[in-house]
Amino acid sequence: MKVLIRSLALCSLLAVAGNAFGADKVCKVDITGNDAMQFDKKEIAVAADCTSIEVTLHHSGKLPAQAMGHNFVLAKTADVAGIASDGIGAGFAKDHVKAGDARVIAHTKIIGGGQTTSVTIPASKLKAGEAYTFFCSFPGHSAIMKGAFKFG
Ligand SMILES: [Cu+2]
Repeated sequence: MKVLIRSLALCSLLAVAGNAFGADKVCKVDITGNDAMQFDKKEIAVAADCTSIEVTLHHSGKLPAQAMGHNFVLAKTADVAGIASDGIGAGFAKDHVKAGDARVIAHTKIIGGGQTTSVTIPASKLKAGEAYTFFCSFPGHSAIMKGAFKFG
């Protein structure tokens, strides 16, 4: 019990030290999808002292969004299959994300070749050490287009 209390105290101390001036630390992440249904990253690691994470998604291909669209969806790893499955039914106009899906931490719209989009994720929505996965919810893409998202 004593050890637990001590490590909790240390954690909060580190959290304060990590943002000693109360300043916002916006961390930027870039990721690119292509016409071969691939992301250029298998893993994204973000430091725990980021107050928000700005993810910019690029599509380096030429195919239109309806044929080879990509988005960036962030969720707990355990929720990915369910979100992807419900996303198929949600349809293209809804970016293949079910409206109001509370399991989705953040997502971008779907883009096609040559386009760019972004989303900002407040760090308050993330917990250090939790297993997160980023993926594309375009039907059929999440099996390949996914990777680990590490916070902390
Ligand atoms: Cu995709």
